[in-house]
Amino acid sequence: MTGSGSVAVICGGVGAARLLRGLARHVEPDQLIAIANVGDDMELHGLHISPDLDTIVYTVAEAVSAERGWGLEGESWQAMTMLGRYGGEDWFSLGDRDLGTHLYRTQRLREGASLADVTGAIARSWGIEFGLLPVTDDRLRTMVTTVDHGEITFQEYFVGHQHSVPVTSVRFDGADAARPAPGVLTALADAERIIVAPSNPVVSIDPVLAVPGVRDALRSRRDDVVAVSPIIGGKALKGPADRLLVELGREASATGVAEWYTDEVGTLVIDTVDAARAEAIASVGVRPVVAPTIMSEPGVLDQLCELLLSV
Ligand code: FO1
Repeated sequence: MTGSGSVAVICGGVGAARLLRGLARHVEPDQLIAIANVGDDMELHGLHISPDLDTIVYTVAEAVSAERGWGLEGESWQAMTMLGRYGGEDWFSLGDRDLGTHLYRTQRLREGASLADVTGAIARSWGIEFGLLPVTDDRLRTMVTTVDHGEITFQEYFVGHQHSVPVTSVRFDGADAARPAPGVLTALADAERIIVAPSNPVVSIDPVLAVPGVRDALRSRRDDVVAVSPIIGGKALKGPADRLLVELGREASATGVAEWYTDEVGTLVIDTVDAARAEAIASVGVRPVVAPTIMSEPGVLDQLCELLLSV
C-alpha cells in the first residue's frame, strides 16, 4: 500500500482472528478496523454471547485456548458442571472465566449500551488498540435449514450437531432491518484496502455482507477488496466451509470461493497448493494471487499480511 491508508477487515471467527493478530503487527492501530460477524450470537442462560467477537479479542490478546481456537486458555468449567447437576443447558460450553465476559456484556446491554460500545470496552481491557466493531448493533441471527432437523440456529448446527448434518439453505434473520453499526460504512468507504478474512464465506462472511449497505460498499470498491481463500486443496482448515459450499451446490475449492465472492472481491489470495487453479479463477474475473496461506506455519502470517497490504 502507498500512504498510511486505513485497512478494514471483514471478519468471522477463528481464521479472521488469527489474521488480525498478524495485521495488528503491520498496521498502525488507528488505521486498522475489524468489522465482525454477529450472526453466531445467541441468548443462553439469559446471557448475550458473541462468539466471533470474543474469539477475535481472546486470540489477538493471546489468551485464546490454543487447543480449541475459542474460549480462554486455562479455563475451568465449574459453572457448567453445576448446570449439568441440575439438568440445565450444558451443551454449549461456557468456561468460568469466559462467563465473566458474557455477564459484563449482558449487563451493559441491559443498561442500554450498544454492542459496539461494549465490544470496544472489552477489547480495550484486553489491550487491543485497533477498532473492533460488530457489523451491526441490531439483532442478526444466522439460521441453518438442515435435511433432518429443519431450521435450527447457527449454534445448534455448529455445536449442537457439530456441523455434521447436511444443510439445504442458510438465512440471516434480522438482516433486512439491521443497520450497520456506527462507523462501519465510513470505515469501508475510507479504507485504502478492504480485506475479507479467511473465514467461512457461507455462515461467517455472508452475514456481515447481508447487513444493508455492506455488500454494496464492497461492490463499489471491488478493486480495493482482497480476500484470502479459506479453502485450501479443496478443504477448510477448520469448520464446515467445504461441506457447506458443496451442500449449497457450489465447488469446495479456491475456484468455488472466487465464484462466491465474484461481485465483491477483486483479488483472491490462494494457497500454493492451489496454484493450478489460478487460471480458472482469473476466468471468473477475480485476480488470483498465489502465496502460502496456512497461518500456523512459521513466517507465513507475516508474509501474508505484507502481501495483503501491498498486492
Ligand atoms: N464451539 C464448540 O464446538 N463447542 C462449544 O461448546 C463452544 C462453546 C463456545 C463458547 C463461547 C464461544 O465464544 C465460542 C464457543 N464455541 C464452541 C465456538 C463457536 O461455536 C464458534 O466459534 C463460532 O460460533 C463459529 O465460528
